[in-house]
Amino acid sequence: SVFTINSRKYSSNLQIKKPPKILITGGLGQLGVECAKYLRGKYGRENVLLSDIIKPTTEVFNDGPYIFADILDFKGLQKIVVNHRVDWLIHFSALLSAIGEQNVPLAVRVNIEGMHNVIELAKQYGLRIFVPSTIGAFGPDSPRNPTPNITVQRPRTIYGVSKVHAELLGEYYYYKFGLDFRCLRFPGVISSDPPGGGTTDYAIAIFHDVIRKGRYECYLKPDTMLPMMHVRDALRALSEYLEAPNEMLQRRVYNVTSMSFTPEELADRMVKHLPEFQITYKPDSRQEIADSWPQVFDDSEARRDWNWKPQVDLDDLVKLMVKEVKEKIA
Ligand code: AKB
Repeated sequence: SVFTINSRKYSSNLQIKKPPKILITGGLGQLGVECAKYLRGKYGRENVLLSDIIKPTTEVFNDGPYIFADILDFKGLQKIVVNHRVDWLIHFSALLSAIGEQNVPLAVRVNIEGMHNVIELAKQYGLRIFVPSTIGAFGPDSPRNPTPNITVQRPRTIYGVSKVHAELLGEYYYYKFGLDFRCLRFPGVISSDPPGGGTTDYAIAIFHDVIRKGRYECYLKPDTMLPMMHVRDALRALSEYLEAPNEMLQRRVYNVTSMSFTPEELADRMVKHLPEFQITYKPDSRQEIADSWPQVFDDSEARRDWNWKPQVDLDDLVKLMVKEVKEKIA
């Protein structure tokens, strides 16, 4: 017989598959809250623990379990894993590309030391661990159009360096200790939640500014092409990849993407959905970062191995963002 719990099918011969208990670190960053909502829909409210060092809003707190977790405190993390019987760890804590350049020592602590803690934790307790990587893990020596899964990686930001470090460490723990490490390299992820110090954030800020003020000053040149993805696709990719049986995987780190566009192309598409607005361009230090990153991301290995396929195209993304940002602002 087949039966359903939280819209998930569990199969036959009385072997009831228990949903995993999931801990999300860096839960109040761009992806955490949405990710918790998504996974709670799949595995049950009580099975997804959101964590951060920040005091949550009432809304987040009422949404489901929320706890304090400092990724730099190894013992504290051990306590959480033991007390809550955690099976899977989703490690979102990180300083992004632009903000990392402004505080390198902090980025080293959070992105590198934090990674050391969670990977050792995952090894000790046999957890499946997901760590996001990024297009920022490539640099000016990498092929940019397209950027394949395996190629030169010489990033020039501390964020990129920390992500290459995480990818390599995870792969190493997989080969050496059999750790179930899984990593997706995301493009710029577009969500209505406010951006947090990234280089691709213009594609979020533009919606907020245009809807609020009717104008946007872009910090990248109009023809700067970068790979992007709506958060809906990003969370589906994460969840499908986390569930993929090990036998399907040929590697532990996969590129994923949905589309590539420039600020000018995005603004052109927005015109259809919004009253007239003004866009001006004033490139700053983030231009140099963007110029060293992939323009078109090759995710054919993810498509081949675990059937990754994006669903939200540029028109859908614009429609969704206009609706979601308007709701947020209202
Ligand atoms: C950033 O711009 O730093 C991030 C990323 C692409 O990883 N959004």
